[in-house]
Amino acid sequence: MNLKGRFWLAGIALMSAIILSACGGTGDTGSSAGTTVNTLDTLKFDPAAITVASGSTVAVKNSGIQDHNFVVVAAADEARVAEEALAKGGDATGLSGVLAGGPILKAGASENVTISIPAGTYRYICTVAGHYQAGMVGDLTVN
Ligand SMILES: [Cu+2]
Repeated sequence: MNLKGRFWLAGIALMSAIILSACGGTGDTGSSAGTTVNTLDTLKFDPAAITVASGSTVAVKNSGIQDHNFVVVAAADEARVAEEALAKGGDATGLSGVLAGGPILKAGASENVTISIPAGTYRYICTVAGHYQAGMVGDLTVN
């Protein structure tokens, strides 16, 4: 191949890389449509941070074999909500400060949680006993 041909090919490769990176690829957590959060037995949420539009729905799936839940709270309320849920076997449904979510999800169960709260930054926590305390938390941005 002559030198001109090599430059041409290098140019195509560079353009392809730019176009692919502009599209964001896979693993995008910024989408407001089709956001899914998995709860894991490693006591983590996957992903550990999401951004959604107010009024949109998050699909929460328990991908572990333990119970988990997905509870949206203000950061200022998270420790208290986690504490109060312990007295209810981990269920956070109906507790003061719970902005969305709450019910316990059994292994393999899913729920759709509608995020009807004003734009801002929040937390999502798992209030099953020991999980929040082990760091099962995520960051939610509503825009
Ligand atoms: Cu959990």
